[in-house]
Amino acid sequence: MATEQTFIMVKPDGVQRGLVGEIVGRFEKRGYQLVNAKMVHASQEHLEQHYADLKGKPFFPGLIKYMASGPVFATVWQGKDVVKQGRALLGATNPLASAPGTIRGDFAIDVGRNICHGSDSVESAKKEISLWFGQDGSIPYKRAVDAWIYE
Ligand code: IDP
Ligand code: MG
Repeated sequence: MATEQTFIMVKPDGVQRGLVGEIVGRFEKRGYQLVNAKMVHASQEHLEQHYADLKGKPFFPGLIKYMASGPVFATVWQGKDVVKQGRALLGATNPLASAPGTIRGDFAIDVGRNICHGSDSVESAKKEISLWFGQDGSIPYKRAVDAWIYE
């Protein structure tokens, strides 16, 4: 069975709006396995590292301020094709372009308040899991239900 992992984070607005359970629930219900989670009020430096690829974008300072404005809920999910499917569950970056049924399409309007983050590739997922969780990126455990999710 595939052991691909992704980093999914409920941003400060998602935490404030009481959407942690909703977002976690969607990944759980799809069949993905939660292998790590924690609440963090991240520093600006940590967030600048997380978003290093976007340094230089006009919205970068505002993005860092938004992400540092309160705690986030950081999670690691495991399962077949979870990076790509995780992005599909979140919806488009701009919620106005996100289909209804996606998390952003159901719960957000502005791109600068789009309530969740998901890794965009297997490579970024590895980097992000290591940045947020260090060496012990995941807590492996067997799930009996996997026999009912995977063929
Ligand atoms: P992603 O979160 O869908 O991967 P990225 O392009 O990696 O999108 O951008 C990271 C985050 O930066 C977005 O989720 C959003 O919160 C914010 N962002 C992206 N583009 C804009 C913009 O044009 N204005 C304000 N914020 C933006
Ligand atoms: Mg991104």
